[in-house]
Amino acid sequence: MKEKLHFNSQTIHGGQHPDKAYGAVMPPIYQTSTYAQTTPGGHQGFEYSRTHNPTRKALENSLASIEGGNFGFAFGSGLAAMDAVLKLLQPGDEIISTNDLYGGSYRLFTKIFEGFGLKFHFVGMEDTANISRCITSNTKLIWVETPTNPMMNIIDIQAVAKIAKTHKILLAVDNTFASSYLQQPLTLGADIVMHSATKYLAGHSDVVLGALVVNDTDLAERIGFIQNASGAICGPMDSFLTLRGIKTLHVRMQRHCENAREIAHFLKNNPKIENVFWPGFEEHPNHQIAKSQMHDFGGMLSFVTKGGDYKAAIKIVERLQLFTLAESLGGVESLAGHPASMTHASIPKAEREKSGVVDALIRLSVGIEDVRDLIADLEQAIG
Ligand code: P1T
Repeated sequence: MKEKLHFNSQTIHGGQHPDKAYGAVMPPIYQTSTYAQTTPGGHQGFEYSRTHNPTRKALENSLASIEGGNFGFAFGSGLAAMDAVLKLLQPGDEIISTNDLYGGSYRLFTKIFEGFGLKFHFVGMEDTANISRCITSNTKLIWVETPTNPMMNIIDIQAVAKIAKTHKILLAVDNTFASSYLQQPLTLGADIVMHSATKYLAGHSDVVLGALVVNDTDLAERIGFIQNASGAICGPMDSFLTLRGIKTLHVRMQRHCENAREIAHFLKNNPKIENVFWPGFEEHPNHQIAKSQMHDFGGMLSFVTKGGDYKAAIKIVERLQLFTLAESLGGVESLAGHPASMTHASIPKAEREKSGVVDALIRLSVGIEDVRDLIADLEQAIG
């Protein structure tokens, strides 16, 4: 077929072909480290599985397809994918990053890469003037996470891309919370899109995996070199599971979005809840941008208990029964988290509270169960 497929077909067919050996419709799990050569260099494109593996390759083709990009790369985790991006840089280079972001990303930036001479500026990117203010001749990368984890702020990718292009700075977007179904940063002007595929892409809480997708051939060569030279790749089994997850991404995301919408409204109307952070509310400060750059508002939301009551927040997460109290997100089952003590504990308290990550904040990853059961669970837990 010549025409470009629609997204809901790309998730299933994008970059995929029946396997050459026996016509297997799903790519086999090529559980091998190496490949026979007939003469030195005489092989079928695969020499050693750190460099290439057919199952990983099938996943990487799928990733490129669903992000509307040319080149996909799969890694052992989301953080391994980010690590590869940062290795494009040199000591002395500066990075401007979202100030509200996954705690592990902050830890990678400050505890690992600052030690290698990179300098990070964390700014609120809802106002792009905060980005422009930090740009120097050493700025080489802008790191955007949108929607942000866990405050659900939305950053205008096109506006940031314009700034990045003017100053010839690379723009990378962490697309984990939205998933490729809701938002495609490369089409909005980003140079690199990154995923913790552990979340919505794989979708079943059974794999840890990271992804990068780019359009530019030079950038792809440099990332491919780092992927092979540093070696933070994922294995064939995890590649297979992620590829299988992607095939239902669109149907899962529809239900995640529907359920989250109902729960956001339920929480908003609950007198024991002070504030609900969900970009679908018209009064959300970045609602218009969310509406223009995302197809829907996603399956994530967070909320604060009345009066910022920390003890009430802890009671709620302890009482939940259908929502599991756990790290991570984006799986078919609903999860609840307490960012201050879990996913964002590695950000100093004063720093995380600047972006609203207070002790009374609860984060929900709304799954695809029957929403009536989810609301009943929240009702009994909030009391
Ligand atoms: O866990 P890993 O696959 O290495 O991905 C890291 C990561 C990167 N970016 C975002 C936006 C993320 O949310 C994560 C991982 N986040 C969690 C585990 C969490 O519960 O928020």
